[in-house]
Amino acid sequence: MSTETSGIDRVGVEMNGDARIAELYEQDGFVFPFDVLAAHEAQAIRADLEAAEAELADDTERFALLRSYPDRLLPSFDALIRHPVLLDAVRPILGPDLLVWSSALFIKEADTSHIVSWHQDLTYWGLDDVEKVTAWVALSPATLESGCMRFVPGSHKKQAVPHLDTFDDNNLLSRGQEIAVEVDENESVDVVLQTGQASLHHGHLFHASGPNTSGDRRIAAAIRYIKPSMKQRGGERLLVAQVSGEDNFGHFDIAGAPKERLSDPDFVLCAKDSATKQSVLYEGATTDKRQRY
Ligand SMILES: O=C(O)CCC(=O)C(=O)O
Repeated sequence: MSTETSGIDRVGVEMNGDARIAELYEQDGFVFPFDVLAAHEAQAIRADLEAAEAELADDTERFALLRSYPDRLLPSFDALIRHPVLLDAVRPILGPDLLVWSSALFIKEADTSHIVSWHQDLTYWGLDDVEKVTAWVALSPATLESGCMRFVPGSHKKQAVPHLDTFDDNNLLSRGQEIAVEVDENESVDVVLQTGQASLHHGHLFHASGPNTSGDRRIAAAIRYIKPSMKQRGGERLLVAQVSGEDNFGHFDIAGAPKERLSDPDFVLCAKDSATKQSVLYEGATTDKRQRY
């Protein structure tokens, strides 16, 4: 990718943009900020989402599916997961062949107490490897006030650590899971992003976020890019989007672009995939509480 695309200025050595991204990612387990969308483009996507939320306000099931599958249900989000700046940012890390495993929304309403506890992404996803990068795209400002993410640099090198499930209603994670070993919170970096910017993070990176004390919603799409070689350990066939290169493995079902905005056939596909994903994400859970999917 070109050096202009990323806005990354944290290494002072002469390198092209791709090598710089790969080096920072390897060293810290994250890279940011990337300038993905102009403010007006991000606002248009947000407006599309909020119109859809209003349309589905009386349908709890479809409303929940929209949170988990915006790219399957809204062409504007399908375009976002295929955005050239995101693909150019992720390819130096994962290579040319990319699938999207999920693009679920993390929304904190204005002036609310919801948080995300310290966790590693890959803990409950049932995947057999760590070839995954999350691109977290801010569709409203991610600030200290609105509850931006915090990353612990280098924590991805600790590999997978134990987690404790809390199923706390105030926690936006599927099982309210928390890292059960010490987290060097004082070392953490605040991931402040403007509307339209994105960060990338590793599947084993320790990360969390606090409440939204601002007067606006904090809205983000967490796009999970994976290599097609990744596989569900339980053999489940989940629905993914193919956004770059080739899939020479066939471990997932490839979904095409949404048929149209909020179409009935796409809701049916999402509902089926959601049931399968729930069986993966909540495997072994001792409660019926379902925070996501
Ligand atoms: O949106 C947040 O605050 C947390 C998101 C997160 O944990 C993730 O994208 O992996």
